[in-house]
Amino acid sequence: MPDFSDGNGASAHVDYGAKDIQVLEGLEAVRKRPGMYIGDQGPRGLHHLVYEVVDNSIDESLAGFADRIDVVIHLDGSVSVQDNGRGIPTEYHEGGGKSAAEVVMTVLHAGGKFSKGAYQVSGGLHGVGVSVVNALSSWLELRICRDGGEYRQRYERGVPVTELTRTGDSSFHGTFVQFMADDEIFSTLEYSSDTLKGRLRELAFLNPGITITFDDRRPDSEGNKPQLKTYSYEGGLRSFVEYLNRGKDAAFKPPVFIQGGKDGTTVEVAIQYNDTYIERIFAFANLINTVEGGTHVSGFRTALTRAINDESRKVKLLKEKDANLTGDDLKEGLTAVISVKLLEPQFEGQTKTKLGNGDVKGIVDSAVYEGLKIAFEEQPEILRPIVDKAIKARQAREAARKARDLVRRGSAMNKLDLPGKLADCSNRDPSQSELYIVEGDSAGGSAKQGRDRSFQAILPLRGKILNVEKARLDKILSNDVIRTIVQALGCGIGEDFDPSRLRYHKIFLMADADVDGAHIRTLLLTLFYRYMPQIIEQGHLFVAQPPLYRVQEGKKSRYCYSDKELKEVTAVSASKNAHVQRYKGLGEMNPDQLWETTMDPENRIVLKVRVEDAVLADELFGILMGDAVEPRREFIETHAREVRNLDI
Ligand code: 0RA
Repeated sequence: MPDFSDGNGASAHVDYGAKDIQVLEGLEAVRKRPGMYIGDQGPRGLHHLVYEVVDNSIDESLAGFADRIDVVIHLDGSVSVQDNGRGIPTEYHEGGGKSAAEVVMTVLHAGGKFSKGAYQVSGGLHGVGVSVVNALSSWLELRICRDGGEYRQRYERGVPVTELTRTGDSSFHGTFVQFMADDEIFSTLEYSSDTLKGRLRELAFLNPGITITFDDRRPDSEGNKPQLKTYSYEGGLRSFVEYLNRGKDAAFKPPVFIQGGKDGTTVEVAIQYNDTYIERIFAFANLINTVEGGTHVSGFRTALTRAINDESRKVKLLKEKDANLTGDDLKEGLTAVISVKLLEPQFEGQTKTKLGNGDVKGIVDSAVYEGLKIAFEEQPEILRPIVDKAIKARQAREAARKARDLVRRGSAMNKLDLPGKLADCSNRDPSQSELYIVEGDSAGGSAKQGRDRSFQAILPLRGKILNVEKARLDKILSNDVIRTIVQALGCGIGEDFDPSRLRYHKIFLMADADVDGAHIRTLLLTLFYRYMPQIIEQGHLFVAQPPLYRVQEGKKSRYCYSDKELKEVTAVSASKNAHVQRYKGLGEMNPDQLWETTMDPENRIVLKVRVEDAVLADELFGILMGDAVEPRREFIETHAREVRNLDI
């Protein structure tokens, strides 16, 4: 692939006239309120810049003109994205004196005006237009190969500092965008290789035939240069499901693949059952991960249940006397990826990741029903393992129902039914109530004394928390600790989970800052992620951050929350007289200190738990809590020295 090699950039100067004022005002609006366009100014927003540029190249590939995208993180911290599409049009507008490319790069949402192709990756936080990336970059270098020439233009904070200039001949076609995120806008310019790799891999699965490369040129902590990654999957969604099920026993191979659609909506689905108890459905609409589900997921569920029941009756795997298998019976061990593409997606929900288009339900339903019917005719052997598994799941669920009834009876809003260890708050309004789930009785005791009982409830935990990654719901519910948590939350679990009954809208996990504490926290996070994901999606779950040190100098004392902070603090204070106390556990803090540092809404530092990327999170929990030892060891070795944030 020809390169857009570095040469002398174009240097002609740009004059401004009245017509440009509007553009400058538009870009200024983006710089004033970046959150409105890219979500936030933290790591999440930073990564969105890359996704936005990549999405433009993906659009070009969906339109049938590009099959390769190269993403590079450069040593200076800038990122480049290059594709072999048509190249952004370079011709000058009649009378306007501005090139089409400059319009695309400087006018909000201008990309769409050129109507590139039928489907655009747009909606949610994506699709804001590459001009937003330009506005939020301290500099951006654009190179276009098209019509036998190579063209370049440079921008600073969204403003062109050169004209679009032809810099040479080229037989190549495509677009190259290199940008340096603006440190005046973003709190961090540090890209996460894992996060970017996750999304790029996902895009490659969703677009078979495309090749995406990722070259992170920054040296890692050992000074080694990570190798170039290439993502290209001829098998598409089938490969995606195989990837999700790697290391697990599949009930049949390869995954069933279904393709269909109607009225400009296309549907693709891949399905495989594995030997776990967990259901994993990853659904995408126009390549956007719809973590809150939507009409495509409902259509899929209805069709799966109906097709399996119909076929099982036909071949007498289900007898007349047998009850139909329910959607819940069929969840255990199901891994599926659903990808729909539609012309005008409507994204709803808390995080705008729920597909709302009503007609999509029926379209997915018929495609999946028809597709499964054909699959069962062609490979009759895949049905039995599914039905056997579902029948076992049903029996286990009946046992679980009995266990859950105990919990459910206890989860009423009646005070008498709340777990005995819970020190509840007096406020009854969930939106103003907080629950601290605290490891250990002694820390629980401090928290009870230190809290503001008007709105803060404390649930001390003692005993072993079951690893929900490895057990069925009936077993999970026989675990005392989990039952206590479910009762206190009040919203049920499994089939009768109902987030509207949640008794606290802020839930804090508070555990020691040591290895055991981390283990307990991971077990609790796994419970929420696998069985009450809506609590995370709706932003109710937090991790409390108790300080690691207290530095006392004379009468003044200060808390430090990391080793780095301790270093900074002891460097400035005449450190000889400073006394440093290290907190080995929460229990070492007295109630006042615990309130002051960790529970007082005015002072506390908390991390909101978010699922940054559903596939990565699934992978992470599988690695941390699953059976395979080797990937866990590798993960811990790779990440031990990093300070992990809680974007799971
Ligand atoms: C506007 C119109 C056309 C293509 C593009 C924009 C375009 C934008 C980007 C951004 C990154 N890669 C891109 N590739 C293309 C249509 C071009 C035509 O009709 O020839």
